[in-house]
Amino acid sequence: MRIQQIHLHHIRLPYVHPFETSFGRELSREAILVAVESDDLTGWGECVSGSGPWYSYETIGTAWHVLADFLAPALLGQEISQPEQVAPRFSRVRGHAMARAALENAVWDLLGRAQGVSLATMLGGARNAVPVGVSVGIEPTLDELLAQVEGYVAAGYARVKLKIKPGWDVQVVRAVRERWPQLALQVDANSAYTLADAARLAELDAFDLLLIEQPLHHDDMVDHAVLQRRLRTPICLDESIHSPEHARWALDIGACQIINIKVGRVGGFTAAKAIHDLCMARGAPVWCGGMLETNIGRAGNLALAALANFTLPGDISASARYFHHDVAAPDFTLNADSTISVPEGPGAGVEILPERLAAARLRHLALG
Ligand code: NPQ
Ligand code: MG
Repeated sequence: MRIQQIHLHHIRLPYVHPFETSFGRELSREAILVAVESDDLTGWGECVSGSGPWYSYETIGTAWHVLADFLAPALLGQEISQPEQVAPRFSRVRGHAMARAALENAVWDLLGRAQGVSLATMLGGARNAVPVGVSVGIEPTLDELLAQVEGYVAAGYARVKLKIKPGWDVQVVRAVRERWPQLALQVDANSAYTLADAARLAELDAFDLLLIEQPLHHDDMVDHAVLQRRLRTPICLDESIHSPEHARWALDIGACQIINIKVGRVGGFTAAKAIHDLCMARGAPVWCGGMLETNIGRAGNLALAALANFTLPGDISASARYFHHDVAAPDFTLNADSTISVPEGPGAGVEILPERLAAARLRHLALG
């Protein structure tokens, strides 16, 4: 298929509930949706960079620049018949994984639609529903946090992830664990600690957590390897893993036992699948992280999480957890067993809603 046109749509959707992490509180999600056109078919991808460089150095602004000025030109006019042909065309671009992923993923969707095959099938999915959980942000008070968790448990989520930071950690985890002794529970620090906090982090060993995610520096592996030797709870890396090579390095030095795979953070489905395969061969579990995506990104996450070694519940919640009016349909709902069904339609299996897209849009660029 010849890639004839590429569109960038910068959108903003208000959250159902504010989301606070160790790096700040946000009321809405900005994102770039990428549309790739060939003849009368369109494939969609979502860029998960944030409005500011907090989780990652990538932002809406840097991704827009890299997509418009480097990545789209490398793809426009090219003949593509396999999704794996995309990543090599971007190999001159260092970093900017979220920008690369958005465009590569749009091509996966386009090819899936053209061939009438679902993204999960293209990737080699092994199940038609995936276990999921919910990521609960930092709240102004412990009572408000407990009320949030209560709502999600009542909605049927069997696994909860709590965001932690210094001053919002052991006492919060203890309170949640005491109230829900059976709940599958894990924590994410988004790099808010240093090795000097090792004793504090070791106190979390008392609460039977599935894992502790990215406690230390966002680019670190060395200190995480030291910390892992002092903890019983498995460390899971998120921010530090940008490629299959990073995953191999981390496992080689014992920096983590588990990896959170985010398609955007690693540069697309091709790299995400490679990390999955590597971890499977090494006996390390993986799970699918979340970036508060629209239904476009969420559909892709569900397809990825259908692969065999995604043995831990993903941060892939029902659509209703995020936005009142998503830009794509159908909405995803939680099944009674805390799973979400993997879309079966061609490509990612969701359709853009043009009126919703127009209502959410801040900026549009057509290339090619
Ligand atoms: C994490 N996600 O696992 C991330 C953090 C995160 C669901 O906990 C805009 C940009 C919004 C970056 C929301 C979850 C974000 C963001 C969350 C990163 O670390
Ligand atoms: Mg994380």
